[in-house]
Amino acid sequence: MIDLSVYLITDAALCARAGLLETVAAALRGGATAVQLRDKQASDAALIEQGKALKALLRGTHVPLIVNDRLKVAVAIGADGLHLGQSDGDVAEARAVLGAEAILGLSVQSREQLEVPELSLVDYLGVGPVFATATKPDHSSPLGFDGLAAICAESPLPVVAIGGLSAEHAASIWSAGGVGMALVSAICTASDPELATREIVEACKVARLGS
Ligand code: TZP
Ligand code: MG
Repeated sequence: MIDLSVYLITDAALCARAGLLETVAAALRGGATAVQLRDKQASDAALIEQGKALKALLRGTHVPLIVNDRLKVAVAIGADGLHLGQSDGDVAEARAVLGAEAILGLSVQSREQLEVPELSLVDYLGVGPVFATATKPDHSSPLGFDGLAAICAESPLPVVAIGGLSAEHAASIWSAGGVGMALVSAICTASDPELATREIVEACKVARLGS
């Protein structure tokens, strides 16, 4: 079973302080369990270059590299998986191209979105935003922990919570039924991304034990 408990999502602009690669390296030292390469602005070519460097960094670890949105980029990098939003691409095509072993994630913002047949092709759901966040300016209405719990209760798949999260939210996420937290700014903008990740990892361990 893949461990998505502390799921770093990269944002090159927010990683500007240490740089993308060094931020991910620090998060790995801190114990991040999964990494998603996400950049809405970059060209495919630029993203492939970054992705290949990240793939090299992750070699020898058990931490998967998941690409946001772009199937072609995931294939070119030899990524471990792809994460799709509701209108980012075709889940069936992604599964067909990437194969049965790939990790396929889907963003879900409502219970209604659980009622689609393609869900059987997906490995996990990214559910949020739990809180409003400046990292994704076009996000839908925040769910809060109650909204998150309502989706977790009906989800046939493991749920990773996202949106405005930090270490202090771990207990509430696990109580709501989540199996992980996806974070951008809490790690990318931290003055010490390794320490920030370690604090999140510790909080998740405690939350897991208590859930
Ligand atoms: N999808 C829903 S909220 C979000 C994404 C990609 C951004 C989360 O970023 P942060 O900085 O952890 O709030
Ligand atoms: Mg997307």
